[in-house]
Amino acid sequence: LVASMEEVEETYVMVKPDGVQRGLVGDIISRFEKKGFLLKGLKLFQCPKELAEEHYKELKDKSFYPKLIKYITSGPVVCMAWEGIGVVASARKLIGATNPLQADPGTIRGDLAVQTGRNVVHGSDSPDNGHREIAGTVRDGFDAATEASDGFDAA
Ligand code: FUP
Repeated sequence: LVASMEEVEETYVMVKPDGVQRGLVGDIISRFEKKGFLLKGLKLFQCPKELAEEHYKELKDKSFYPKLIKYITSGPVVCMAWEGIGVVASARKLIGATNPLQADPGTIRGDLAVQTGRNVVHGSDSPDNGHREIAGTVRDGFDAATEASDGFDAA
């Protein structure tokens, strides 16, 4: 194991509008729970266009970008913060390849999706992006002091 894999991390996982509409939220949460990660926050969220544009800003020159923004803002998403050792990379493995037809069976996209443009779920690609994405959604409105005392520790 590399040292970074042994660290307790947090990542952002988002069930996209197609996943919510298809009733896949429970299945997706269950996979992360059964793996052994800890659910630290969850919010049903209608993503504003400005936040979607910020979230996908690295893709803004791609031909599919307008459709991507329309898709992600087309209905409520379920935003989650998950905690655990090596959770950032592990969540990406549980989610599977971006193109669901190339995602391995057993992964969320491999089991539940066909199209890249309807690939059910998002997971952060780095701890820094995870913190930023969690701050903008699940913990939007929480200040640093609230965040520090959040969780399962006794008051
Ligand atoms: P991922 O990290 O697996 O979510 O993939 P990317 O960040 O590369 O892509 C973000 C989203 O852009 C994907 F979930 C779906 C969309 N996308 C397309 O619609 N077409 C493409 O060819 C690539 C990505």
